[in-house]
Amino acid sequence: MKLVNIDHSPYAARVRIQVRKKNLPVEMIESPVPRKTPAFFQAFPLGKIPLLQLDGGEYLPESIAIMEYLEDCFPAPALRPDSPLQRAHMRVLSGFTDTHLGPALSPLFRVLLLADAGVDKVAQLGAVRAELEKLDHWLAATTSPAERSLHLGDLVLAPTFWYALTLASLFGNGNIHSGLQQVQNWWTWVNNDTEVERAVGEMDSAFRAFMDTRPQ
Ligand SMILES: N[C@@H](CCC(=O)N[C@@H](CS)C(=O)NCC(=O)O)C(=O)O
Repeated sequence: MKLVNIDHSPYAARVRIQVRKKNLPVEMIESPVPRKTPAFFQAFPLGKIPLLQLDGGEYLPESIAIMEYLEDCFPAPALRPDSPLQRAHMRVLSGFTDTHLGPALSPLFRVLLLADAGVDKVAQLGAVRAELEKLDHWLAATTSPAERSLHLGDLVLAPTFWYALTLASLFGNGNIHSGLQQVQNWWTWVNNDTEVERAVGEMDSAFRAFMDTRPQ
């Protein structure tokens, strides 16, 4: 199998972490078709990366679908808890990432890509902070990370969380998770994982390269 990867993508990073933690036979490749072209959309209907190329040649899109597929094909070592409730909690973290934190961050990405994106950065940082406060409450109500194993929900959240810290810092708030004890504990805990740390390092380098080359 092959993973069509971009190092700066938080969606690709979550899959990279999983692949390496499970030591799966998945090669990281660049897109076989230039991105953002009609040919890319023709080949890959959803038009996004990551994509998992299966051994039969089919491409599977959507990072969470890819991760669940890999867990189904390669159950050990398990990155999904056995208990239905803990598994639901795992899915809450992924859902939070893609329906709460990600949407609060995306206007800030637009500011980086378009000089005049019409985004109120202060209000948007407030929206990111509000999501992190919700996360803090959620983490306080669920099993402490110290008492459970790392799961797919952590792998999904960690790269997007890194972007929350990085973009907030870029736009003037160097400590957007200040005072959020549960969130801080979780972030320290998740970074103890070698593969999380490695993927975050890759995103950091790729994001810096993007910032150095983007049109001003
Ligand atoms: N819901 C998708 C989102 C993937 C996504 O938005 N990927 C971005 C990169 S971060 C992308 O491919 N954008 C188009 C492009 O860069 O050509 C997933 O979870 O895989």
